[in-house]
Amino acid sequence: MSGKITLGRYMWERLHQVGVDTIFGVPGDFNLQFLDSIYEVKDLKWIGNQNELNAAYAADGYARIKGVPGVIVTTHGVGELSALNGVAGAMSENVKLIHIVGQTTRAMQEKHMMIHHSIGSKPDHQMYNKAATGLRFAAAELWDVKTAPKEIDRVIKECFLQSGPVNVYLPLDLSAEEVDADLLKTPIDISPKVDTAAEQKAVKAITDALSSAKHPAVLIDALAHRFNATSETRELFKKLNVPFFSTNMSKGLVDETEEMYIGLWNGEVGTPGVKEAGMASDLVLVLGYLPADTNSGGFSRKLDDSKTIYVNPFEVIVKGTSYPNTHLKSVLATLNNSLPQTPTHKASKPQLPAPRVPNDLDAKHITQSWLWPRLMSYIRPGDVLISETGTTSFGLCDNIFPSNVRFQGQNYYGSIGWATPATLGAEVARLEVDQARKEEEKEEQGTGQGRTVLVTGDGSLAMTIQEIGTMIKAGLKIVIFIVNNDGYTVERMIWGAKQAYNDIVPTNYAHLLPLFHHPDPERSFHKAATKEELEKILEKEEVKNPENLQIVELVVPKLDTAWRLGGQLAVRGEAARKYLKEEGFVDALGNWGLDEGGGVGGVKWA
Ligand SMILES: Cc1ncc(C[n+]2csc(CCOP(=O)(O)OP(=O)(O)O)c2C)c(N)n1
Ligand SMILES: [Mg+2]
Repeated sequence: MSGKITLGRYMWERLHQVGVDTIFGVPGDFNLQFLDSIYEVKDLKWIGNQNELNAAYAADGYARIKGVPGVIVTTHGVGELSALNGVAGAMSENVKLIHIVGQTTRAMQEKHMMIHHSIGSKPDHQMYNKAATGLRFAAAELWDVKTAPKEIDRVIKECFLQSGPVNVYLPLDLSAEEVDADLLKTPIDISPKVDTAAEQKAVKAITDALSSAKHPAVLIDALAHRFNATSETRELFKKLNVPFFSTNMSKGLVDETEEMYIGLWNGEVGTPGVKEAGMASDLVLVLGYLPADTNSGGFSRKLDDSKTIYVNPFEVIVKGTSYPNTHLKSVLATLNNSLPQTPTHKASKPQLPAPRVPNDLDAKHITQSWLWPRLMSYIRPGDVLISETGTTSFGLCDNIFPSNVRFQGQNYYGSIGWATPATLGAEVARLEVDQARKEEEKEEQGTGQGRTVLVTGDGSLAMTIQEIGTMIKAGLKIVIFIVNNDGYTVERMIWGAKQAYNDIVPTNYAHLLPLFHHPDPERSFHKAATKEELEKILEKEEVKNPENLQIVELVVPKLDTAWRLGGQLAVRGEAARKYLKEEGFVDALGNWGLDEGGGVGGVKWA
């Protein structure tokens, strides 16, 4: 391509060059014209969302599965502000997101005109931009066509480097001005500048510590995924013959069916023996740590700094000594290269105590103690699995996943409603990733045949339920499980078990599919209140290998819960335990599974 192109077109071409194939958003009169240029870019698609918050969540889900930025477009004021909560979630959880705001023209801004969506009689059109400071790593505030292409390139690069949101503010009139198409011939360099000397030092410190440790272990966490180091983490898993643990937010990152995957190390709240096995290590290598309360058993996972190595996004800390100016992905790649082909550690898998047996095993209705393991046997290799904040996020983690399950939840920021639009974005990304892999003919075992499965709560779903319409319109074959437990159970567990503020609007989900013109609503809506009913549904061909979007409503008692959630609350102390008991929450393991751990003596090393 040579000659002149509009700045709008330039921006889309640049995004497409770095791997973005779908743009999400909502049109408005300050972005319409440059939305046209999306269709000029070969293979770049537009998916319109039902509102801007959903668009931001969808872009977030897309980015998590594809490893490239999710991109949204909004309009001046009303649109950009509506997206902000979703953008903040991406900031909180280091998700790559590019928010393009179509702004009023430069003349309108200079004259402080009372253009619609503005505030006051002499409006500052940049006030929303100012409100968003702190919720992004960089912003291109475009004004001059001469510098605009460089500015766009700069923030795209920054989005990759920092792994988080950036903004492009594009005045409508500027988007139509022309730039040299030859600029597209030089690709944006999105790779980090690696300080090799700093990295060598850090890697040497890691390998020295590893070789002098007798029983090292690895704890993987979410930022390894966010900084695109999943394949390096998997390679390390193969190269080190030592126990590997995950957190709630890093479940599925390595193959959990492998011998040396031990489990979810979540402090005091865990499967018997897992914490003990972790604590028995004399060195823990932690990758991409994100120790939020919801990702650390309420801060109960105690790591001793003198026995810990942290590989953080831009720093390595070895037993308290800092090695700055490093990059997580690059450190892991170099570490892998410097490790011997044959693992030096000969650790064998610790034998954990026998699994606990829930006391409501014989119930006929769907219980949470039965539901989560049962759902997991529906999940298969290659699936994308999205969980929502609530009892769901605690329940779904409580299983060993099949290999190659791409699992995501917004555990740290925890904005309910995230999961439904994020699933839309995740499915779009999954299809793109799997298609590209097929074309490259390097299909990994188990992927390429997956599905995208959402598990959400009735309260969370209500927040962003319209996005199911977008999924149906786009013909996506997503499977949605809705836990209908009559309201905000997780909130009831914290306070106000029986208060009306924890109730929600009773909803007849059978109407959802016809409402959004689903092509086959009767065969695609399923409802179960008993285990037997759910068993039958899970065996249906249309649920196993969907041809259309499927909804499975699960009726679960209001006071039933995932024990991991109960455990995380109960670990706070006697008052919390008393409350949960008096209000009658189902405690299927007794004392929320807290005192049945194996104890250090309970774990046997073969
Ligand atoms: C945007 C937003 N508003 C409010 C909350 C507080 N909140 C956290 S979980 C929750 C209830 C979730 O209910 P549901 O999805 O039904 O899950 P359940 O625990 O019942 O399984 C609420 C209101 C939040 N996290 N995010
Ligand atoms: Mg609920």
